[in-house]
Order: sequence, then structure tokens, then C-alpha cells
Amino acid sequence: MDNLLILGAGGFGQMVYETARLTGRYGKIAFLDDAAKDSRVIGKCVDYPGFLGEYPCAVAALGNNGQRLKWTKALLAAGFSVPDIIHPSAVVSPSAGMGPGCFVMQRAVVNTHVRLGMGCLVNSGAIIDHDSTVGDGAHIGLGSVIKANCQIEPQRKVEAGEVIFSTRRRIEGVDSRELEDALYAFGFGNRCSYVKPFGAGHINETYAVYMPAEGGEEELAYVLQRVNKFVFKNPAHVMENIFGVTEYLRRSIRAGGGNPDRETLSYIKTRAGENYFEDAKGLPWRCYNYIPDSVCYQTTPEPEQFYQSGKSFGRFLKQLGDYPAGTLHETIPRFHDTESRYADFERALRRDVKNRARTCAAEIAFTEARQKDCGRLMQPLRAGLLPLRVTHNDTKLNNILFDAATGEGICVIDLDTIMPGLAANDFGDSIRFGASTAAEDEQDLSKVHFDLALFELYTKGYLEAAGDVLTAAEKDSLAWGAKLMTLECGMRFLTDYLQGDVYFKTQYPTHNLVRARTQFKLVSEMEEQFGAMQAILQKYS
Ligand code: ADP
Ligand code: GN1
Ligand code: MG
Repeated sequence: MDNLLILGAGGFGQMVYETARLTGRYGKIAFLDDAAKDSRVIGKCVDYPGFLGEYPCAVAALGNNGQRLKWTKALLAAGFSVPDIIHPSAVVSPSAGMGPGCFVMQRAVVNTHVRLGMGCLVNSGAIIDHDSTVGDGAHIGLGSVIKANCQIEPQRKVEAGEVIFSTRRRIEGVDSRELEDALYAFGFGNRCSYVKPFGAGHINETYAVYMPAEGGEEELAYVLQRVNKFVFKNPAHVMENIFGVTEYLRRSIRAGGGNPDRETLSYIKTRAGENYFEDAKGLPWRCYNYIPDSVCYQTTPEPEQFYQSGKSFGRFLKQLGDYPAGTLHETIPRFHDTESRYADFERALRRDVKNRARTCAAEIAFTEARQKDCGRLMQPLRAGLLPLRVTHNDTKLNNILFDAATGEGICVIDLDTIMPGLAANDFGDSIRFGASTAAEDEQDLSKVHFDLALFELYTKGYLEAAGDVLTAAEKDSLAWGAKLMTLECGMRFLTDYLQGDVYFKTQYPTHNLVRARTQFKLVSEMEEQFGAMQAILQKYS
């Protein structure tokens, strides 16, 4: 049995003396103290180096956190063995770890995976719950409670009876309280390595969440999004749709022998079991697993990818053929009601709140000249000639993920607008975005063309996947879908420009006008090639 030297013979030192005795692990026990009169005091604190031979073990039993830590370090530096003194009535989890010179007093509980630094004092009756971390020299006061996953800073004094509910660590890339709250709400706060803005959507705020991976690396593990509440007035409905559809797709992908973790998004509930988290400002956050080895394109990189996206969206329509459409909420009313979009445009023009109408006379005239076209799909829908299906309604290329290795379309994303709709709308929205030779916001219109070859590739992919479920009237409607979705989108950009950019994210004041112009250029070219488009549709029908 080793002899033990205790620095400090005050009240706390006496408790440590009694505790050390009770452990039965030490032979002689003596004190060093600068002031106390006690027969067991054999010198002053500064005398410690001289006792190393006779007393190989030593601890600093000083109530002051800074002093306890300072002397613990000094004893270690001098070569003493600095043990932890743990009262036999304390409960310390076998998975807990502690640095040298800690004291765990009567009936204290140190729970699973707790980490104590050096020279910590866990006083009588204190409880430190699982996965909490206590910094060097901290004092966890009598009967206090540190709840799970807390971080107590070095040398902090937690008062007797105090309860620490949660503490937060600084996560790189977090620039708002709401983002931090969301990370904690989904349970990533304690492990997350960093977050950063992600993607190029026009509506939501998207972040990539990086977590520690094996081998010390960090990996993109989750996608966290703040849903745009100006656009989606009822986020609970959006999330009910999304959970309903993705869980349905999961089951049918699995049943068909596919990989449900790659072929549909897996949304994650909050720690409280909710579909989404509402932050202090009342804004909704949701989260899904990042699909590894996937790529998302902002423009069509190779014709093959566009063919692949046709197949993916065609497959998506078919997969949801039996989905109970009546359970879906209409997340944006009249979303692809082109006549109603025209009325919105007229209202914005009448009000012209930013006095911008004078800057876009040509675009206004272009739209007005096509008012009659706006009913070209709504009328047959009302007449029962075109069926409502479960559609995606936002089928642009950057709402699909491709397999980085094989180039195949693997997964449809951005499920906010899944609602009953027309197949022609999904077909058409893909064409307006992906069958263009330039980006949606290209300023040089001489670069913007409708590419008939791309149109053909998408048509081929889409009809290969969904041709057998579409009616003849639906197939006939697809060319109009392409033209009207492009016109409608241009009208929406123009409307937003007139309203002062309240809907779509913009990077500069004329951004929405620039977008409207590309769409109208595409509409003009589609009008010129309408016959050829219809012939291609015939060929693959
Ligand atoms: P928004 O409504 O803002 O378009 P999205 O859900 O489409 O919201 O996300 C925005 C963008 O984030 C996507 O267009 C894409 O670029 C990117 N993104 C989202 N999820 C993923 C993912 N799992 N993998 C790669 N990129 C993604
Ligand atoms: C928006 O959300 P995002 O960026 O995938 C918009 C679509 C438009 C598209 C134009 C909910 O799509 O309707 O066609 O911008 N989404 C919503 O690029 O309004
Ligand atoms: Mg999107």
C-alpha cells in the first residue's frame, strides 16, 4: 500500500482524508498545509518535492478551483502519482473517464460516458448524467445535477443544488441561434463538426451538416433546411405530405428489390418525435439523410443526364400511381393553375408597387399576347379530359440526384409541392429548365435556345418509364405542358419582379427580370418548333 500526501488540511482536506482511509488503498496518510495546526500536517505545501520518496501518491485537496488545478499540475510535474479519490458510496460508470486528482464524494453519481478533466471535484450527492463533459478543475457542487450531454467549462463552480439543463458548444458555420437550435433539435449538436450553406434552390435555406466519420475525417451526413414559410403557409401539411410519400416510396422500392436508402429521401424526426422543428421565430426546419456519392446538377452537363432525369421523373409518376391522392394537402393553392398565375401577373402589373413596369414593357406585352394560351391545359382538366395524378410539380434538373459513379438518376428531391396535378406539368417543367442551352438566369439571350435534341432525349426517357400509364390525351398534352410551364414560370418571375422580389431568392435587382427573359425566349422558340415537338412525342408514344 502506498502512502498518500494530501495538500490542504482544511474542511475539504479532512473529507478527502476520511475518504482515502475508507478506500483502504493507502498506508500512511499525511497533510501539507501552510496554516493548519494538526498533528498530521508534516510540512507546508511548497515542501512537496521533498516527500516524493516517502509519499509516492499525492493529491491537492483545495476547495479553490484554480488552486486545486495549479497544485495538481505541480504534483504531476514533480513525478507524484496523483490518484482519483472516490468515495465507496459513489457510483461511477465503468465507461466514465477521469483525469488525475479528481474527487468523487459520498453518493455522487458519474454516469455513462461522462468525462472529467483533471482536479475536478464532484461533491456529495451530485449527479452527472451520461455523455456530459467536465473541464479541468471544475467543482460540481453538493446535490447539483448536470443533465445529459452538458459541457461544464474548466474551473467552473456549479452551485449546490443547481441544475444544468443543457450547454452548447460552438459549431463552425453556425451564424444564427435558429440554426443552432435546429441542429440540437435533431440531435446533432453535440457531435456535429460543421455546417455550411448548400445547394442552389430558389425557395428554402439549405445547409449541409458534416459529422465526424471513421478515421478522423468529416463527412456530409445530413441536409438541414429552413422551409420558406412565406411560400409554404402550412409547413405541417408540407411535412405530412413528405413523410407520407417518402414512407410509401420506401416500402415500394424495397418490395421491388431497390435500395430505399438511395432511391428516396429519408427524413428524420426531431428528438421530440416531430416531423419538423419550429424555431424561436416560428420558422420550420426539417432534415434528411444525405445520399452519399450523389451529384446534383444546375445545368444539363451531358445529354445522357437529361435522358436519365426523364426516366427518373417518369418512374416517380408511375411509382406514385396508386398513392392515395386524397390524403395529400395542397401545399400551394393553384400552384400550376396558369390562368390564376396570369391573374396574379395582372394584379401585380396594376399595382406596380416598385414602379418597375416601365422597365419591362416588352416582357409585359409578351405575356399579354399569350393570355389565351393560359387555359390550354386548365380547360381540358376542368372538362375531365385530363386526369389528376400525384405529381411532383417542380421537376427541374436540380431537384434530382444522380449516382456519381454510374451517372444514373437515382432519387427525386424537393418534395414540397407533391400534390395532385397534371403529368404535362411535370414533363413541361423539366423541359423548360433542362432542354435549354443556357442557365435559367443567363443574361446573354443569344446563348439561350430551346434544344430539340434534348427535348427528344427527355421525351424518350420519360415515356419509356411512364408511357404505359399515361392516357393518349395526356401524351398529346405534353407539348403544351412544355410551352405552358415555361410561359408560366416566366410569368411568375415577371410577377415577382413587379412585386419587388418577394418570392424567389435573388442576387441582384433585375435577377427575376433576367430569368423571365430566358423563359420567354424559350417559349418563342418552342412556338416555332411546336410541330417538331409534337412529332417527337408521337414517335415515342
Ligand atoms: P428549394 O426549394 O430551395 O429548391 P431543395 O430541397 O430543392 O429546396 O434544395 C435546394 C438545393 O439543395 C437543391 O436544388 C440541391 O442543389 C441541393 N440539395 C438538396 N438536397 C441535396 C442532396 N441530398 N444532395 C445534393 N444536393 C442537394
Ligand atoms: C422554384 O424550389 P426550387 O428552386 O426547386 C419554384 C418552382 C420554379 C423554380 C424556377 C415552390 O423551385 O416552382 O419552377 O423555382 N418552387 C416553388 O427555377 O415555388
Ligand atoms: Mg429545389
